[in-house]
Amino acid sequence: MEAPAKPPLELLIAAPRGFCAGVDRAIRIVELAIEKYGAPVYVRHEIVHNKYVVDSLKAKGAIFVEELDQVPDGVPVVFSAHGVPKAVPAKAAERGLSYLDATCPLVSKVHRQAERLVAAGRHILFIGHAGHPEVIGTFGQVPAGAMTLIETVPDAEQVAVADAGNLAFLTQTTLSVDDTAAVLAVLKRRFPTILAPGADDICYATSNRQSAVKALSGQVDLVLVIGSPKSSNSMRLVEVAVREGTCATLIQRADDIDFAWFEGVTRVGLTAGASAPELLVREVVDRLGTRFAVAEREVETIAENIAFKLPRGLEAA
Ligand code: 0JX
Ligand code: SF4
Repeated sequence: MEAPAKPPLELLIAAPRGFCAGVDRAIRIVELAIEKYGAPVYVRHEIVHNKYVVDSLKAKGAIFVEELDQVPDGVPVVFSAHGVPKAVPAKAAERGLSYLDATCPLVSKVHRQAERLVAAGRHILFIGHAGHPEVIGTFGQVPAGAMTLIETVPDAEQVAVADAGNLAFLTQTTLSVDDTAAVLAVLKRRFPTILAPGADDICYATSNRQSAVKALSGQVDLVLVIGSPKSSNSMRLVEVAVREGTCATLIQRADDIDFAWFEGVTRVGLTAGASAPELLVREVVDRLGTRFAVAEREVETIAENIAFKLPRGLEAA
């Protein structure tokens, strides 16, 4: 007897999605460090917030730790894409460790802005998520007390400052574009002279992925976002889709798919955070294909064509 025909499923795949230039560069730095120095190469914190990426690099000879004091003497260490407080490279240098900094250049740019603003005597209101490694790294560029964390609109409404005429703001790179605009509107209303080095520091990849998922959210019944719960930019993609009135869920891999979600669903959107490899997108498409006759099409909102240079000394490895 012939198997019953699979029900149709329209799959709208967001573009851009997945790896950004900072993630590409960070992963390449670990791979090239292993080629250059031989295994093991230590990596402080997940190089990017993705288990598949971390496991693949472990298989090539990377060892992941959370703190520098877990790195033995005499082995190279890579700092993750999210950036580190200044004390970390300082400590590595003091111990004579060879270190490679895989901090995304767009995060480093925020670090330099923080230093410059504090040197100019400004107090910084930093919009970001408490405890995130990028936030810890950026706070670690300036002396304690030079920066105040603002997470929400109520924080912006309530923050008390010593000198309202001498403020600046900076942001985490992976925030929600819409939430950040709301927080900034409050800060600008309360502190009209607050200085901004730019509009905000949300990176091109974060904002492009949010626009892309927004564009398809209204056209589908369910949005799947591939990414880790630790991944700020991926979590923001789920929020954007939900804010558009669509059911949306984060999955790390195809195995997380629950086909009960697809009851009455005929159109699904799919995207991936900046740290999620394309291979996992294909894995999800293939898994959907085991149950449905999938008709996939890409919905592109903007073409991305950005690459970052490798650190000196690694290009020719
Ligand atoms: O949690 P984040 O979105 O900051 O990081 P993730 O998922 O590892 O993405 C790539 C690194 C981003 C740094 O800005
Ligand atoms: Fe850099 Fe943005 Fe990618 Fe973070 S998400 S690594 S800031 S390009």
